[in-house]
Amino acid sequence: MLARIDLRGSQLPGVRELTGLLPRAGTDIDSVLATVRPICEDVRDRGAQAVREITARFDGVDAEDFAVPQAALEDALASIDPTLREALEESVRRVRKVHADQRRTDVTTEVVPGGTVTERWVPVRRVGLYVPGGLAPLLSSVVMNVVPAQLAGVESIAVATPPQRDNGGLPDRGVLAACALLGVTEVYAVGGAQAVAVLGYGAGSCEPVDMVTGPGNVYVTAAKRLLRGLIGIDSEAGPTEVAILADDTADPVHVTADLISQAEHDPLAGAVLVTTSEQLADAVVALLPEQVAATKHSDRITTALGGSQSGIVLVDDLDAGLAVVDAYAAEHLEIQTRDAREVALRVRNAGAVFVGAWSPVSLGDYAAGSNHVLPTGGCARHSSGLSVQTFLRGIHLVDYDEQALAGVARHVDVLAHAEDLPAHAAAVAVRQR
Ligand code: HSO
Ligand code: ZN
Repeated sequence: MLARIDLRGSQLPGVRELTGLLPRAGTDIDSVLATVRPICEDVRDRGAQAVREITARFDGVDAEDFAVPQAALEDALASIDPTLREALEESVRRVRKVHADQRRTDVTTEVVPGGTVTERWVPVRRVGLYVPGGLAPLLSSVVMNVVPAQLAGVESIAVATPPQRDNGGLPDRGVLAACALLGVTEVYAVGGAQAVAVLGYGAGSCEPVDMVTGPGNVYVTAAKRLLRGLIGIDSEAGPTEVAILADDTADPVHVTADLISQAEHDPLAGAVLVTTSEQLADAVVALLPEQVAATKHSDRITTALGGSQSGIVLVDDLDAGLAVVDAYAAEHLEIQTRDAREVALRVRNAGAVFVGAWSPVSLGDYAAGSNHVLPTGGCARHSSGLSVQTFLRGIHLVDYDEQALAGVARHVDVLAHAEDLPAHAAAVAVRQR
């Protein structure tokens, strides 16, 4: 487990070479597009009947209607363990607190007297949230998607999540309870690519949405790619990953536990330790077998940590370590070093940064208040995690009076002629008489 890459002793390679050297999972979305396209087209063309057949085929559930009845939502909430309800409520409170501060206010800029541009932040009207079933039904993902959408002012939210054979064809009870707790009343028991198609095209009682967000497997992601344009999407999420930048002050037990915790998600999950301390690396490698064996999902963890997407990178100093983690651009980056906060502030590329010994990724997954839907696969170089902003569009309101237009007319004229677009010039000139 955890192959070693030793970058010590010579000059660090440039970003391009470095990126090539670092471990990373490659998910091939293109290869499943051919499978996913007919599924999406079938849902588009035949609606609810296609959904019924596809769900019977893939999920082994045959239901006349894939809309989850209100009673099932209420029942799920009423019957969840009180400690789970309390934990969910605390998570919601913290996520709301952080995300409420993200709300932008409209800004009006007076460009010249009589000429203003206002940026209005307007919520997307209707959003579909995908919540995976699969290896672990992520009820926390309901919170991470719904709370920012609600705070943005999205007026209509639909959730799609796979039916479970062992729950009478209804989705996971925890997921249903989380929906009910957040006041989401529109839930569909449909998973995979077909769920994205239901949300995007509309089918049965589900009206089409404007945007689909939420994590999913490679089929869900491929469907998001296919429907992108017709609908907005948050991102094309790949397998989860964690990088830990650590020096000799890091506790190897913590570091090992944190690498294992993200590897728990998926045999394809990536876990990368970047460290200046060979001793720490040795200690982590020594601890792994026992800590992995002691945990429930040791099989997928062993696969993830043994895969080419995981490893240990040894570096000479923290500057080199920062260059490595910036090149990697992790979804989650932990800083377990001296002066961790100061080091964290020097990071350029990461979905979220977890500072110091007491801020493990698991905290952020559930109850820090931060969002856990984050850019994977190096997309942290150019994208952010899910936020209130994801669900808002900035609409410019251009408002000039006659004099303000006159004041800039000759410049518009020159620019329009420079582009050989005289009708553009004329639309201003015609007003100057
Ligand atoms: N670590 C995952 C989110 C999650 N973990 C949900 C547990 N539940 C991706 O950020
Ligand atoms: Zn997680």
